[in-house]
Amino acid sequence: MKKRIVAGMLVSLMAASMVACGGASDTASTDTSSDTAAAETTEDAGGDAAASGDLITVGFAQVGHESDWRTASTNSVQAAFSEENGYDLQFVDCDNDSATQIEAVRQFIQDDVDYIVIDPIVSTGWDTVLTECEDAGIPVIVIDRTIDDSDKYVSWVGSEFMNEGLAAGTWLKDYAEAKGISDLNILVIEGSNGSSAQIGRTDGFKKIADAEGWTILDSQDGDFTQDGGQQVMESYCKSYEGKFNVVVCQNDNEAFGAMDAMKAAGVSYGVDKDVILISFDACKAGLEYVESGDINADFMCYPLQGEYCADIVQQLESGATVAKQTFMTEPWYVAEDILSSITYTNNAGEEVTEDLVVVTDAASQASY
Ligand code: GYE
Repeated sequence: MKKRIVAGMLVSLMAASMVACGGASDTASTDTSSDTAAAETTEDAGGDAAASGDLITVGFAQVGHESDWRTASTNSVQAAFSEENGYDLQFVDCDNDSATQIEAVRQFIQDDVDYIVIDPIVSTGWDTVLTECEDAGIPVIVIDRTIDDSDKYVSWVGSEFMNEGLAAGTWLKDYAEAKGISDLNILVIEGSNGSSAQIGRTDGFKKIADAEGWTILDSQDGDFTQDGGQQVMESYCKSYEGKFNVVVCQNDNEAFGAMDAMKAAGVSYGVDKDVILISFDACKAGLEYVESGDINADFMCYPLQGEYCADIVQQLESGATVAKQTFMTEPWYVAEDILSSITYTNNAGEEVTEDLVVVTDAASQASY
């Protein structure tokens, strides 16, 4: 199928949509404050609108394969854009390399795909290649991480990473108070540097840490991998021996590596141990560790965005308007029944009160 959004037909639209989502998070909210693309379509010469059975071609430039979250994301996009559903998906695993990712997008342009989906490894450096997509008349949908230096994409679906960091910081504040711990000395293992997930989680958590006067002893890049988390934690255990009582890992896989490193160094972690361990993602294995009390709190990031993305393509195909932003709704998981909720000012400036979910077997098994 060779349908095209007419290049340059970007107009201001106001439609909002609410999409349902399977799994642990069952709603998503949309923000339509920005421009969205009009789904005015034309046929390319040689195209055949009537040819039912034609597949819609989609190029997906995925970040890589660094984590459980990423595997779930890939599976979700591949399932949503299956041939059975009417798509021909070109999938590129960019192996966490930005140059490879830009190259993949240029190849999709060369191949003249109908739609391009990007999960941007880093949040900047996009305007040139997105302009090339626009010039070629190929709509771009961004999922998960954000692009922060260009708005030349039709729609974005993903998480509010800053809120994840703010929630983690707020939970730690309330938890430490409930446990009577007044002195917090924190080590952070960050996600891949320059990704919006790393930036948002770092900034959100730091905002609370600064306001509370906590000491962040160190904050290093663990690249969202188990190996990365282990290596950073091994070096932390040597450099900060006996000096830390909180470890924040910006995803579950890093936490798995950090646990191995702490175990080897004789440092205990989890409920009522030497170290309070905080993580993000809340994948199945992560929640199992919350359930067993090895991770104290895990802030979910919802990866099953494929259906949202396919929904956007279908809306564009049918000439409907699409929301510029769709946010996943994500629960916060904890090991103990001490606090029932947290209240904080989110990234939109609203004071919100959100429930804390004590992990049960059912919750961990229901996760991705
Ligand atoms: O937290 C991590 C993955 O971009 C939100 O990337 C995603 C992050 C996720 O590798 O596990």
